[in-house]
Amino acid sequence: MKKGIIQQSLGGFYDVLCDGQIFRTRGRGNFRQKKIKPLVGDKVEFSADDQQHGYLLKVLPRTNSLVRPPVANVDLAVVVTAVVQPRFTPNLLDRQLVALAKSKITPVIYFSKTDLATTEEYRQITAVADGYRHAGYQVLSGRKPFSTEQLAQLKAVLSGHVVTMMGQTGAGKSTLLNHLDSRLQLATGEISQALKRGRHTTRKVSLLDVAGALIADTPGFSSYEDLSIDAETLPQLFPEMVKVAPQCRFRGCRHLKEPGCAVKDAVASGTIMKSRYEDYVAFQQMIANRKPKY
Ligand SMILES: Nc1nc2c(ncn2[C@@H]2O[C@H](COP(=O)(O)OP(=O)(O)O)[C@@H](O)[C@H]2O)c(=O)[nH]1
Ligand SMILES: [Mg+2]
Ligand SMILES: [Zn+2]
Repeated sequence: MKKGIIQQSLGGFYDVLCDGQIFRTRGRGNFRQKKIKPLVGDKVEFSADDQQHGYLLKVLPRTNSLVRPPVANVDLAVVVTAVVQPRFTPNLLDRQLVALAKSKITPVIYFSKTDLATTEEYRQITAVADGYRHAGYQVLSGRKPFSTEQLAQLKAVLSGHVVTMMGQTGAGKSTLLNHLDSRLQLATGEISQALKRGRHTTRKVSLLDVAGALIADTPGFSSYEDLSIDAETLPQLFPEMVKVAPQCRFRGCRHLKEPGCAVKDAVASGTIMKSRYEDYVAFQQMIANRKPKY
């Protein structure tokens, strides 16, 4: 019996990475009956006499699983956020950060296209980046994209983790991955869009073995579109609010209309970013307006 991690799933086969080697496996009959659908990222036990004809025996307990991309045990996400083209707005970034926090995935914010920003735009982004750092996030925001230093910094953060790339189409996810490992040669820009249009039938999901990490390039976002979070949980998903909440007058303070709220004080004094608080309030509103599901 061996242990490994599923790196690719295609047509009922699961390619398992174990000690730097790939073993092609499939689920045993009794395994399939248990209705466990193995996902890439799953830690598994398997048997294999050679690298072509192995059998999955067991899927080990997951820490989490995403719907799109369908990956298990993701512990890090690179949130690729363009500073221009399209112009940065905090709302989308904060939504992604909240969704990741809910799935217990650590975000790394990566500001892309910094080379296209004017001096003034870059100055603003630097202030924004510092705000997110102060809130407790890791942020990469170098003026020159793909500098040796910044790539080394990112590699050090990713190494040893199962990672998903996040961010809008065109944000620069594939371009960044190509810089992390030039052997990848992933399609970018319009080429990548053209490929996607003709490829709805492939069911291949795979993790790229890059920089000592396993990385999903599938730009999944739809599983996060509906923030299925309740009003009590939302404040827990803003780390800078978690930090000061013990100083709120009321336990379980939602930081909205309550008197003696340390979060609102921190916003007023500038220790918590105004844009973050506004997004928090907007998300609370969204939750309150959500139609109940029956
Ligand atoms: N100038 C500049 N262009 C970038 C940068 N990152 C990505 N791009 C371009 O933006 C377009 C979309 O990038 P792509 O990696 O395909 O985005 P994806 O959809 O997130 O994978 C491509 O034409 C890239 O060349 C960057 O840091 N600077
Ligand atoms: Mg891409
Ligand atoms: Zn409060």
